[in-house]
Amino acid sequence: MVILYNPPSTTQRKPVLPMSLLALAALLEGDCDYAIVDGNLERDPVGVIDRILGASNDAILGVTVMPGPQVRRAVPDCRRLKALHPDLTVVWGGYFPTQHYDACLRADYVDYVVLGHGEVAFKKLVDALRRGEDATGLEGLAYRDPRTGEVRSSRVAPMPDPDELPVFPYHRVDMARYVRSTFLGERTLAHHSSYGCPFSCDFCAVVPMAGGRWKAESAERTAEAARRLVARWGADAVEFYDNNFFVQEARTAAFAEGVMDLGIAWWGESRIDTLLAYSDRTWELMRDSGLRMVFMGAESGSDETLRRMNKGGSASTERTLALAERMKQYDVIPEYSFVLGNPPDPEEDAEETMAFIRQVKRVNPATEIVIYVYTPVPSPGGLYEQARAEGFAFPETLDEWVSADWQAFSQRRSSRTPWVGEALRRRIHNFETVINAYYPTVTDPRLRGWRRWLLQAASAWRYHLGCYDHPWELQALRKLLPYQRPETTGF
Ligand code: B12
Repeated sequence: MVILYNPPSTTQRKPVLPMSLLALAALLEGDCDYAIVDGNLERDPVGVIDRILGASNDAILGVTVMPGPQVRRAVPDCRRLKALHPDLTVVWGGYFPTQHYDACLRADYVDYVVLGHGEVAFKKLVDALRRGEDATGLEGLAYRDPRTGEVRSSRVAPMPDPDELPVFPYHRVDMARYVRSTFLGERTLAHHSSYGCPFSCDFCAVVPMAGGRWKAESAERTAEAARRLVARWGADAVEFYDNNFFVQEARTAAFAEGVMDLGIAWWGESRIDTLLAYSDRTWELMRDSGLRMVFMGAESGSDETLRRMNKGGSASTERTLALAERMKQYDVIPEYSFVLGNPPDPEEDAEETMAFIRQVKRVNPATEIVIYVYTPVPSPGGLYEQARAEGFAFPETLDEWVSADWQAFSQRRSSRTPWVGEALRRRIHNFETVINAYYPTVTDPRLRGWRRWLLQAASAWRYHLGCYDHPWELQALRKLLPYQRPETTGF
């Protein structure tokens, strides 16, 4: 028996389709007895898993773990399940364990970590365990050496080709519960059409997962997936959670043509230089097929910082502005994320980027702005090495990872990098408070009408005078009018 578990995440008002588990399940379907337990849908997921396990003594629990809230729940839940079922084999996978497998395997309630896009590796592990074979030679696996107790790992699992993977076994989850109302539509569902990203930006968690590779489903298969969501569950909007949906222009154009008649709205993530190079024809196809917004890492208002981040391609501040302008013509909203407070002069860097964000807003006021402070990911790049040289270190145990301080770090609410001091953090946060009020996000459907008006009226003087300090009245207003910002939702 295999149980696939998605520990609860607290960042969304409505649960998001657990595609990591569906990807694993697709390879188990028809081959072994398995169940999916989504902690976002259960009041007591441990109780549910305990009941499914019953008296079974050779079960495998596959747990998907993202940084932040999911780690906080995965730790006590797995500890408890292992205490109740000492023979249970606990396997962790996903973004967090791939980056921090050594900390995970120091806990005796985690037996294996699958590294990277792990559906094929997981299937091989399950097969080996069911046959009672030694699994430690498998690719994409980290484990404790049974003799010495030392943590050992192979390389990240080879990335599967999404076109060769079976379609998700949607019938194994209650799809109706994942239909969400978003700014895109009343019935939004999600799909993931590609793995990885061909770039190796220094701050990005996708790099340790994918190592600069990108593999995608064909346009036809992706359009078919959207059709399925519309036909079976009445979707009127699709969010593509791919790290980089738009890598190949021909694929994007063919997909847009393939869903033209569906009347859906859609959203995805891209790079600025990629979209700027798209032809007018592809832009028209994207607009006409319902593309509403694209999330992109603009990262910085400084060309020097962009170079240092190893952004690659032809990223530049000029292109950031040019794309904002171009998207205005097509009525597609750019959602730009920025990373503020980079070395060697974090204050100067933050000021330059704040001024640049204002420039972007002048070019295209509809641009959504998402602000982060740099939080290191374990990558071979210069920024991480620099952070380490200045004393930054990740926790060595899961108990440390679940502390309030590291939880805040995981959700990018505190950077812990030595070069971002409290005063700078506050300055960035105050700027964010003012700009978020003056330009209320359109991504939360609750923020309409008088609510928008009130936020704008209260913040106008601050925005125009560039007076960001102590925005207490805006913070109070934020408490009175709760709404969700894109940076807290995980995209
Ligand atoms: C959807 C999503 C969410 C959903 C959660 C979905 C769920 N599981 O319930 C929500 C919106 C809740 C969310 C929240 C957050 N998220 Co999020 N999220 C994503 C997103 C966009 C897509 C994930 C997805 O469905 N992928 C499709 C599936 C098929 O791929 P996958 O999840 O990677 O799974 C594969 C492998 O990871 C692995 N695998 C995964 N689980 C398991 C388990 C086992 C046992 C095995 C063997 C293998 C395995 O194999 C799978 C198949 O190949 C990713 C970016 C991305 N494109 O992946 C960010 C991403 C994972 N999120 C991220 C972040 C930061 C967050 C937040 C912390 C944000 C915040 N500020 O609060 C929160 C908190 C996490 C939480 N759970 O509460 C970051 C992680 C960065 C990092 N340093 O690791 C990412 C990479 C976005 C980014 N580019 O920065 N998120």
